[in-house]
Amino acid sequence: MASRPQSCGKILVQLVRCYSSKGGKHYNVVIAGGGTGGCSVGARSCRTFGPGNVAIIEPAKHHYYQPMWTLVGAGIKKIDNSQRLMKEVLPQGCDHYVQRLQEIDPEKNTVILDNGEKLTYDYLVIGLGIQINLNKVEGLIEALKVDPNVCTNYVSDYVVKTYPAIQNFKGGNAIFTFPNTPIKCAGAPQKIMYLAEEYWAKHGVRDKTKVMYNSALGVIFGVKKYAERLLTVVERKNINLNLRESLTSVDPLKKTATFDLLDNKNGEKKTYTYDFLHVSPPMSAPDVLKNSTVPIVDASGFLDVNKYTCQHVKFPNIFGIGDCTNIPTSKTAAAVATQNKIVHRSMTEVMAGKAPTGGYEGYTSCPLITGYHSCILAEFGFDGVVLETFPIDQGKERRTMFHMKKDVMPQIYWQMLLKGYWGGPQPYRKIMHLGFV
Ligand code: FAD
Ligand code: UQ1
Repeated sequence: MASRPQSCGKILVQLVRCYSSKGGKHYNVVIAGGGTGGCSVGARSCRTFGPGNVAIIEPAKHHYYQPMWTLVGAGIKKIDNSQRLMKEVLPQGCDHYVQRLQEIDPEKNTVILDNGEKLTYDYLVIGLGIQINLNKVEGLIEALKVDPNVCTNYVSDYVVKTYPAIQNFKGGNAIFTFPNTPIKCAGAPQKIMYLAEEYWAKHGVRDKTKVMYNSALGVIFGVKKYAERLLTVVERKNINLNLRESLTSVDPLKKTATFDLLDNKNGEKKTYTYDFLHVSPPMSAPDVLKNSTVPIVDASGFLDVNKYTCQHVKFPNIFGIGDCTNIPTSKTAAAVATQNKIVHRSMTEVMAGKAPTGGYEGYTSCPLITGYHSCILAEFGFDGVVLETFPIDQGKERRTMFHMKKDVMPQIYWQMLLKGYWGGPQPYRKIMHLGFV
């Protein structure tokens, strides 16, 4: 039988492989990931280095403003408000590869994409985010698929389940979890709890409800000032705080959630029945970084960068931004806001043959929503040092901060941060030249 002519697609892939085996296309700057970090550094890079010199590798069709998902879960915003087509937010003038990054070879300044294509770079910026590992909790994927009472604000497909689950809740055990791994926005697991609690109080089911916050951590929040204020919220709302409990399995048929008791030396577990379950799933560094043939991560699996400059500790032409790095601060878009300015400055300094100035203090922020009209604006840096922007007590629950989170932040995100025009807020102490920051 005569062999069939090859399809155009196959020929194209072969051509690409042939081209790539000779080294592929070369860029001044390659950016891995088109999320908050990739877009913001990408926009700055395109402006500085010009069209055609910057490539972004990003497979997703949509870019999400993830900080809005807490509000989506509470019925305050719609998922569509948080979503844009990726091609609309990536900087104009950059080459967009709609592929997954498969492998980084930092010794050959080369990246390999899912389709086998290779790109070479002078400088590489890695902004791959943090990986959500739903499979690390037995039964969770099934439960999210089949049980309308199980939800998570951490995944675009499931955040839309949260508000209907809150609305349909008729009382019983409502459990909110925090996993035993690093996560992004460490406040998000409890923000949705405060919102749901207020909803249930307003709709007459609170009296029939036991609200539980089951967290693998030993504290409610990592910064003392805000932890103290949050404990008063927990007390006021009569929430049961179960610390050092880590979710290991969910059974949607029996409606049970089982937790490891982390301080129990005999490895004991505790099982609760649930009527509502909001899961903040285990997370990790992306596999593509952890599995890199040439090691580029630290023992925790996250990209090993200098915390002041965002420059890789071993490969000076590689920079890291955001959730995929081992920078010891809370993983947020607010942190990326300051980091994108630092990455761009470090990179241009290295290009000019200088040592990076650095200066990142670990700035990060978590608007801790405590209800439908209240928010504590936590802002801090390395070692939990408080770095507040406004000359007021930000530990207080305020309506103004709620509106900043709901109405102002999305504008700053879409119009400024993603376009590379937002390097984070300037604390009033700096603006007022008070000289202590
Ligand atoms: P991301 O924005 O997640 O981007 C990573 C990108 O890499 C993605 O586009 C992904 O598709 C891409 N990618 C992954 N793997 C590959 C691969 N192999 N090849 C190519 N591309 C790849 N932050 C705040 O500041 N304030 C808040 O109030 C807040 N609330 C939050 C609430 C929730 C529910 C969630 C989920 C997050 C919240 N955040 C908040 C955190 C914030 O969204 C993240 O910290 C921020 O988006 C991190 O940016 P990033 O660029 O590191 O990662
Ligand atoms: C911020 O810069 C930022 O990035 C756009 C966020 O992400 C959504 C935030 O949540 C916060 C609080 C900040 C910090 C900004 C100000 C004005 C305090």
